[in-house]
Amino acid sequence: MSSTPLVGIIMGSDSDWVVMKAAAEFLKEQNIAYEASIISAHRTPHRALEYATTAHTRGLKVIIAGAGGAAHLAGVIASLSPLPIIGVPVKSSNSIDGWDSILSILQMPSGIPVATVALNGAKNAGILAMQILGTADASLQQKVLDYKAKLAEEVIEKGKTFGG
Ligand code: RP5
Repeated sequence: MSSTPLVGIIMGSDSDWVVMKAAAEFLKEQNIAYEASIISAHRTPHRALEYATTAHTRGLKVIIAGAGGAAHLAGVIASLSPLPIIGVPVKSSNSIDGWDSILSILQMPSGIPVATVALNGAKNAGILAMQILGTADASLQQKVLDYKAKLAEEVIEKGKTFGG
């Protein structure tokens, strides 16, 4: 695994890690170097600005941003960074029912996209990060193909228990 992180995983609070660690675990399984940080758009806005404006200069290629409730982290980072931003809505303790987290990340204004995955969908964020990296790295793209083939095999194996 290259030691320079390619993926930045950021989250608004350490309480998000219980969800966000699924992205980290997936990237680790795939030997993709990542870094994880706690950055809050509300509690540490200057740190968020610093991260967003420098992440690409440090070699990061994709940012995964998770937050819950009034989840502005992914959008704020997207407003300043040239990198693709994947947003993970977290059903946090301050979220009413998850929809606040989803809509805060999903409903971005035209011009500032955030690729939003499902509520608590951090594993898919990790997979999407690998797919983005794979567009410029044939070995990573092969890993994406291998992963999809493995998923298909697993479904076929499970299907056998139903006789089909
Ligand atoms: C959000 O508020 C964080 O991303 C987290 O999902 C939520 C609750 O944070 P804590 O009060 O647990 O630190 O900004």
